[in-house]
Amino acid sequence: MEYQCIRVYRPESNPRIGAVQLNRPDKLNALSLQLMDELISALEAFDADPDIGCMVLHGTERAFAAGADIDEMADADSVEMLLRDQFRKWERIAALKKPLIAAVSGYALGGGCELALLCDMIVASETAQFGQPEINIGVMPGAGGTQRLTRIVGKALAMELVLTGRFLSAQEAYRLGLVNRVAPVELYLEEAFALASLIASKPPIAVRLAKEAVLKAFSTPLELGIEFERKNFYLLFSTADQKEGMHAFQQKRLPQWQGR
Ligand code: CO8
Repeated sequence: MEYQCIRVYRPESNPRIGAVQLNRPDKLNALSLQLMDELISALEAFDADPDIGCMVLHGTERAFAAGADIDEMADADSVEMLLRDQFRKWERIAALKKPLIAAVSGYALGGGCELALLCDMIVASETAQFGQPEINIGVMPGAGGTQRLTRIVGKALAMELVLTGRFLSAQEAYRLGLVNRVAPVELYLEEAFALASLIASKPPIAVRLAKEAVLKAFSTPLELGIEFERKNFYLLFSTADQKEGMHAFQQKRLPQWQGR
C-alpha cells in the first residue's frame, strides 16, 4: 500500500522490527484522519507478519505528534464527530497483539500524547514534551487522556495537566514512570530500536500472552487479573518454545525459538 502520511520500514539493524514514522513534518505530525487510517493499516500488517517481533512508532526530532488535526475538527459539529467514529481506530491500536514502542522526541501533545500512552512503552528524547493542551482550544482529551494519563500519574497531576494544559518534560515524565528511558536526541531512536530488538529476540507467544496479561491490569479487578495471568501461564506449557526454553536452560545452551 502507498502511504502519504507515514513512512513504513524495517531498520537495517534488525529486520524483525516493524517501524512506522509519522510523516507530516510541516504540520508537526498532526493526526489527520488519513494519517490514522494509514497508521492502523501499517501497524496491523506488521502485527500479522510472523517475521516481525516488535514495532516502533516515531515522529521527527521536532514532534512525535502535536495532536489531532485541528483543521479537520474546527468546524465540525457533535453529530459529524460522532458519525466519524474515529476513536474506533484508536481501539484497533490498543488491540494490537505485538508490543508497540513509542519513540518520542519533541511535542507529544493532545492526541499525540494519547497515542504515545496507547503504546506499550515509551522511549523519550531529552527534548520530549508531553501534554494535554486541549483545554486551550475549548475542548478536552478525547482519546483516553483523562483515563490512561490518570492511571499513570495519579489524580492530582492528571487534573493539573488536563485543566491547565501544562507540558511535562522528558525528565519529569521519566520520574513519574510515564516513559521507560530518556536518551539524547541523536540516540533516542537507536535506544528504542535496541529495546525493540531485545523484545523481538524473546519467544513470540510468551511475549504476546505476557503483554495481554499486563494490559489486563488496567481493565480488571486484581482477582480477575490474577486468574487471567494464571490461564495464560498454563497456556504457555503447550508451546514448543516453553519446552525449548526450559530444556535449553537445563542443558546450559541458548534457546532456539520457533514461535510455536
Ligand atoms: N493540528 C493541525 N495543525 C497543527 C497542529 C494540530 N494539532 N499542531 C501544529 N499544527 C501546524 C500549525 O498550524 C503550523 O502549520 P502552518 O505552518 O501551516 O501554519 C505548523 O503545524 C507548525 O506549528 P506552529 O507554527 O504552531 O509551531 P510552533 O513551534 O510555533 O508551536 C506547538 C508548536 C506549541 C506544538 C503549536 O503548534 C500548538 O500549540 N499546536 C497545537 C497543540 C494542540 O492543541 N494539540 C491538541 C489538539 S486537539 C486533540 O489532539 C484532541 C485529541 C482527541 C482525539 C483525537 C482523535 C483523532
